[in-house]
Amino acid sequence: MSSSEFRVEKVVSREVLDSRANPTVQVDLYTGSGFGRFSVPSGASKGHLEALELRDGDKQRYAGLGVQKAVENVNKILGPKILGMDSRDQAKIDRILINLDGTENKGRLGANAILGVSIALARASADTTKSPFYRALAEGRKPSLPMPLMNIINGGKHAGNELSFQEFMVIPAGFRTFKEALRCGGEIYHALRLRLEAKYGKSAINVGDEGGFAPPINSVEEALGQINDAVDEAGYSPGQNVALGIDAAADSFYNQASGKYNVDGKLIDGDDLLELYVSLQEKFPLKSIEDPFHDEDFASFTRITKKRGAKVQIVGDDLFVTNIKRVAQGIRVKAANALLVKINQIGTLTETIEAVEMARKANYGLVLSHRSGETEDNSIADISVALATGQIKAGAPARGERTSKYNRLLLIEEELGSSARFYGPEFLKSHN
Ligand code: 2PG
Ligand code: MG
Repeated sequence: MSSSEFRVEKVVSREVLDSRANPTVQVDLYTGSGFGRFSVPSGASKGHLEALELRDGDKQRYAGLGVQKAVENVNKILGPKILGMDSRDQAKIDRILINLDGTENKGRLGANAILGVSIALARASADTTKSPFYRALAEGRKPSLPMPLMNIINGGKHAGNELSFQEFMVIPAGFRTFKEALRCGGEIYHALRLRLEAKYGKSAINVGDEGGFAPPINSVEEALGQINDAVDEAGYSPGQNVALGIDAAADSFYNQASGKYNVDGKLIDGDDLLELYVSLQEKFPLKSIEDPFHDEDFASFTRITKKRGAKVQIVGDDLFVTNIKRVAQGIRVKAANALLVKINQIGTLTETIEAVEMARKANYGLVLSHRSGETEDNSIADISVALATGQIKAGAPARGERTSKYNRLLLIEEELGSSARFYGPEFLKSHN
């Protein structure tokens, strides 16, 4: 293959819609003989230190959420600057994009613009080699299929109900293939649907942003109880072949002025919240707790990790924002034992990989994650396989923008055949 085939020839961006009817950036990138496209996702419960998503602010269009400026930044600034470069030079090009922006949080040109180019570049480069994206990206790593953490009850900022915690997930840990794990999640989803409808009425099976049900429940314990029973009813065994996970997304129910958390309609402090997690973990096969405290409370993360970390994965999302400075701080003070990885929190593929490798070295678990605002783009499926994160969080096993990721993983597993690795019950460990 000649280097002219890898040369960046054309970069085009446009505004498309995400799963919440909000505009987002899509980038197409052409090399001499390859093509890559990426559509940037968008969060609702964002960490305050995330890279900045540039929005137009023009209230006449999409209530100010348009991304025409970001699109223009790709078309007029970022794209032209990398024309003629070798698309295999991902790290070098990402560095150029970062420097063109020149700010700490990518706020000038927009992390949405930068990430669009970064991932479209990686995809185009892979396409030029004629390898699937996951294979081209894996380099020295052994690709592996991730355990799906499926969010089947939605609360917090993702749903119009009273649940304080944002996500209630099933983790089909007792299976040896991704395909069987996904089937288990799908069957539990249906069992839960029947239960919720029978108990709370028809409106309980309306869904939230990530495709999970949004029942009129206002107790986190009750939500976990419903899922536990649904696991049983679907013919599986809670704690045996299915574990549970939560993303509390504690920032969204923390009140900075009072220093208290509003859980189930009660104001409680960090100590009480810690006790709540401990008691939930004693009642349910809870194996993963994400963002249990607000994102500046490293000390409480350290406490819960010390107390429960041997048995439960404590995941830092808003805490770490996929940023190596924050991850390094977490490792230093032993806060959390797993990293939630979101490519748009940091804004380039290279920086994402740096955060992953730093966390892996410290033996942290790794969960590659979608955002609550997604598109049909399935790049994160390939990225999770290539980086061997061992876990992925892509919402419920329902709704196209969620199933696009899971269905892509089915295809990858099929393609890898007997060389496919899926850790099943050992999913919590950091691998590779
Ligand atoms: C999270 C994510 C994804 P959002 O908090 O982990 O599930 O939500 O994209 O709204 O930040
Ligand atoms: Mg989260």
